[in-house]
Amino acid sequence: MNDSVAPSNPPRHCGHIAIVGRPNVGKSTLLNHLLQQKISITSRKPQTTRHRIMGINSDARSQCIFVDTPGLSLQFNKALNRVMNETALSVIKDVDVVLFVVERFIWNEADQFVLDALANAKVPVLLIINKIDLVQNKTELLPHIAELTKKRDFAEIVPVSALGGHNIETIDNLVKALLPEGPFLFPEDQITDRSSRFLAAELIREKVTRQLGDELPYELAVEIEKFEINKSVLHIHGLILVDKKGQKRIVIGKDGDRLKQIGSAAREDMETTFQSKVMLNLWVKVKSGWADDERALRSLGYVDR
Ligand SMILES: Nc1nc2c(ncn2[C@@H]2O[C@H](COP(=O)(O)OP(=O)(O)OP(=O)(O)O)[C@@H](O)[C@H]2O)c(=O)[nH]1
Ligand SMILES: [Mg+2]
Repeated sequence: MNDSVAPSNPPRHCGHIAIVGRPNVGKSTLLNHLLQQKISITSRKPQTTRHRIMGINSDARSQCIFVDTPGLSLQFNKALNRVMNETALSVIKDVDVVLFVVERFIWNEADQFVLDALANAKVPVLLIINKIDLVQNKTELLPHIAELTKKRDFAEIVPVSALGGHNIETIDNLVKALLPEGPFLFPEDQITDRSSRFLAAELIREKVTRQLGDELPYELAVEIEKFEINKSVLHIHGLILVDKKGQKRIVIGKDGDRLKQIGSAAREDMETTFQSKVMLNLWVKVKSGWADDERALRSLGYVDR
């Protein structure tokens, strides 16, 4: 008689992990490195991320649903800023783990604002000290870490370099150990909750943001007007919305050169993301005041409700 028992399936773990922090600390870079795939756009300009965006990492036992958020900002002057803060704050209420990202030795009032926003969070909060590749003498971090431990009972404090991929696995392992038991919420091969159209619009916004550097018209949005596959080529039409006529001239550049560069950089990224040949056409249009117009924000997808 065969008395062996069929192996029972080990329990699965699944949960949501918020990535929060002030603008520009490297939250989206961290998400992309945790996933080893580019899901969320990044730039050296603060307030690059404007939407909640999920990046999903599954293995046989666990599914981590990371939620990248707009940097929490102390500016409340525009409706867009308010909506971005509301988006980030609403994510904190609904997750199993929080990654609170800060950078190097910096602790300022914007970091304090994030800490205060986490005051009522009952879930484990990991403090991630990012950009340590820029710290020459790592032992100098120790007294800083000692100061940070006084601010809250953090589940862990982890120094990392998101850009250099240093210590990212440590975060991954810590997070997995904190996930609650439960079934997977997404198919194992799904990597984001966002549509290809959304990712295409974001890649265009990233290239405009990066190309324009400090002359960036902050009031800039992208709409995808066409997203069609035809004879195995993806045809994408993107509309770049700016606030003022002068900004339109800046984005287009002399003889259209800048718009061409934006287009070819965005197309290259799209071909990697969508694994397809891409034909990309871009236009620039002036739409004044959209960043302070609740209705325009809703139609551009900035308000989830
Ligand atoms: N040297 C260094 N730079 C980094 C690191 N991580 C991110 N950066 C850079 O910091 C800048 C901001 O990175 P993002 O990932 O866009 O920051 P964010 O926190 O998502 O910013 P917002 O979306 O604006 O809130 C970019 O120029 C990144 O390349 C790091 O580990 N080391
Ligand atoms: Mg970001």
